[in-house]
Amino acid sequence: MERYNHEKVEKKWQQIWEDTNAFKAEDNFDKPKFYGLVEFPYPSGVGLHVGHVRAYTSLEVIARKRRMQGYNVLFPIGFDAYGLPTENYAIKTGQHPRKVTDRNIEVFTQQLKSIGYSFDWDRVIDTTDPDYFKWTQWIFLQMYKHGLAYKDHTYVNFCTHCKVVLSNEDFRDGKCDRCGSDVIQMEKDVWFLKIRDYAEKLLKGLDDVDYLPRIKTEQKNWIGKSIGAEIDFKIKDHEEKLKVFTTRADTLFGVTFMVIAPEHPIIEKLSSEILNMDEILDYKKEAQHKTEFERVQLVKDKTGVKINGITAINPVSGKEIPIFVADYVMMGYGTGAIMAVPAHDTRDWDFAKKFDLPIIEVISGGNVQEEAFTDVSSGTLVNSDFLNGLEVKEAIPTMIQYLEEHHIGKKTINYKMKNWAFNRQRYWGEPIPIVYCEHCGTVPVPEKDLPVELPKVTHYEPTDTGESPLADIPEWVNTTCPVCGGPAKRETDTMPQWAGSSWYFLRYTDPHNTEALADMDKMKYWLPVDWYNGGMEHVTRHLLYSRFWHQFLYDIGAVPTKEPYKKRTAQGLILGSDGEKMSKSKGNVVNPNDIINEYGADALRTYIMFIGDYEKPAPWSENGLKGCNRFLERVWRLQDSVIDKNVYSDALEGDMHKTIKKVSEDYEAMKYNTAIAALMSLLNRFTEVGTVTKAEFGDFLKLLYPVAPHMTEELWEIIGQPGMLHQASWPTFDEEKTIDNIIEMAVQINGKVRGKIQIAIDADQETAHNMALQNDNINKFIQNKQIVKEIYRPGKIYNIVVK
Ligand code: ANZ
Ligand code: ZN
Repeated sequence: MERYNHEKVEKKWQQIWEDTNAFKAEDNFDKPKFYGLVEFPYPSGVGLHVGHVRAYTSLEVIARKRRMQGYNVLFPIGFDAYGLPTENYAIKTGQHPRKVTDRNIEVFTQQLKSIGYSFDWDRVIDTTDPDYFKWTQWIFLQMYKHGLAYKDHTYVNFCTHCKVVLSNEDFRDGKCDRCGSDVIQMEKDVWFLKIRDYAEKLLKGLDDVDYLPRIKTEQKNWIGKSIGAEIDFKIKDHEEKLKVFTTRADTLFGVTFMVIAPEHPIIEKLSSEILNMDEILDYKKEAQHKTEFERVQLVKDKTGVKINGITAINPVSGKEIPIFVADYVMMGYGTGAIMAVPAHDTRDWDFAKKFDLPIIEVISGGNVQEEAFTDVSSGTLVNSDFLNGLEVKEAIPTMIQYLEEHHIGKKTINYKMKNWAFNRQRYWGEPIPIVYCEHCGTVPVPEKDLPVELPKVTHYEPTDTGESPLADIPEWVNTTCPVCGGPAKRETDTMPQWAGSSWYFLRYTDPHNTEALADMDKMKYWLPVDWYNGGMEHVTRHLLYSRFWHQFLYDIGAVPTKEPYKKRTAQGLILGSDGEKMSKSKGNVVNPNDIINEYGADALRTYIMFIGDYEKPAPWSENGLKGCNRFLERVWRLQDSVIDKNVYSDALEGDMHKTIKKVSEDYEAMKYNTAIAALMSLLNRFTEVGTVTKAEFGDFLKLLYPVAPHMTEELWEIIGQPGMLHQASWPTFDEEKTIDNIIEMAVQINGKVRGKIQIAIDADQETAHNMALQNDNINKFIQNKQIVKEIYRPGKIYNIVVK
């Protein structure tokens, strides 16, 4: 037996798989299909990460198993290649982003191939390829034509370092996701997509899909549906009204002041009445330097300015109340104005204490001078006229009905999710296919003129003004209007990074199509994606964006299914050996290349799948890796113990059926670690028994193959099994043979248990009878008696009646 040479064997099989097109997805519509999708990587300069390996190997195992089960499998990969890191790197090194991207894609491709993934390499897509982004632009145009894309003058999140406008999804805790710098609010004209129009559909669609419960929850929270009311407050001695959104219409009698966001347009409108405009504008300026997180988080110390010169009227009590400007109210949610109920809202309570405003209790049960009483499940309405005595849940609809009858307000649904700021002020992205004409205004680029490509330039540094670098290239900006032929200017903002990934799974079904984003018949066959696996960090933005695009495309008849993904799962992070998140600065990063060089791809794959519960974070362990490597070496050495028999031996039959069942089921449940543990146990049984038949070892190889395909293919060949392993069929098991055959059975004499016998579950009555007689305890109740009746239920009970 030759020593296992992972380098040689892995190269050999990767070459064979490639030469024979082993993993090509056929457009053979008669075969049952399986579409497994993994999140395509961003081809960064640092190359593949072990996190990618965990994310990809899981569905790789399923894809390889499905092929053996007779499915036509689509398991594709591609590159999500537009984005800031590439552009920043290009700027730093003076190389063109195209060149940087091509090189990075090459490195990633080589790495993915060296791991032996069974991707269909004929279907690779690159979101920066004009043949691809032509359709990204086409989808944008359809949205524009259907009124779902619009440009608006608004406040946007601007990263002070990247100098780009960020969508709300691009930063957390007031810091830019990319660079960690502060994010400020800036006024700008930008493109939006109306994802809010799809909020209800995005929520409803969750009922029809099989996503992990925590993924559904995250999406629901992100959409943030909230049912309440909009209520109009009159401004005293004015036509102008102030509209608020509240989830607590029941507390209306407890309103003692109002608060508007610093950006609220009423300030401008009533500027001639307002006596302290300077103070208010100063406050507004200050608020712009704060991030949304800083503004809304529950800091006790609330800031604000009272508006002098105008007051509001409580629409039910008729009381006159002051109006404040404060930054804890956001312009982007509800109406940008609130009715403050300090007795029952903590933020309002903090504000009232600071500005010495009255606190009126309207729900009994707390001590509202001490703290806000926010419990809605106990207490009844007080100080509230016609609501007095009601519980909160009755008082809300009662008040809303009153408001509607008196035309003061109406029931309203609000969503936390904002419309999608669909733009970047950078070079390396899809140009938005719009031109501006002096005569015709905003004009979409005709579909026949797509794609709108980026100009081939050498300067793409961002500008200080927040404009895209494209704005500095007049040859590109100046164009002619497609409608009137007059002079026009191109939109210079590009699409955000999330654009290309919002429909890539559609393109895989037909990646070379020049007539449509994909052929309808091919989509009808392949869609929906049967199983999508990826990171938890993508279950809000990417997963919602792509569902939104897909639902829209379905509505215009461009795709055949309502939902894009039937099932969605997520992997846990791989941590450094110190239990910390892997990062360059901590020096705890494991490079897959090093592992492949030293131990081979099969060892890496086996270890990554064995590392722990798939959904949980797991620290990297060199010893764990070595253990998996030893396991594979033992499998290799077993080839010498194989005897040329094509049946299971009596000694191992039960073990075989049990392991086939366990491994088959565990792979499906993403319990890769316990599946591999079961294979390790079976290997131990083989060693105990000493010899193993070809049938046993062959089926063992089949079970291990999805995880460690190279070594198992080689062993399959060595022991002389027919064909290649990847063409073999998945082993089946006999349910009966997976159950332990011998059980302990109670024997009753005249209804009383007199003893127990060890008996095969399918033994016949005669066997049971003889065994009972051999048992002294039982026998003594039968001796010298006459047996009048026997009731025997195999596997359950044996009952003897004597007299
Ligand atoms: C009166 C009230 C009384 C409220 C009370 C709460 C408790 P959710 O559930 O998240 O939708 N609100 C409305 N618009 C706001 C904005 N733009 N910025 C900050 N706060 C805003 O929250 C809705 C509640 O948040 C609304 O109901 C409003 O305060 C506040 F005992 O109105 B409530
Ligand atoms: Zn024109």
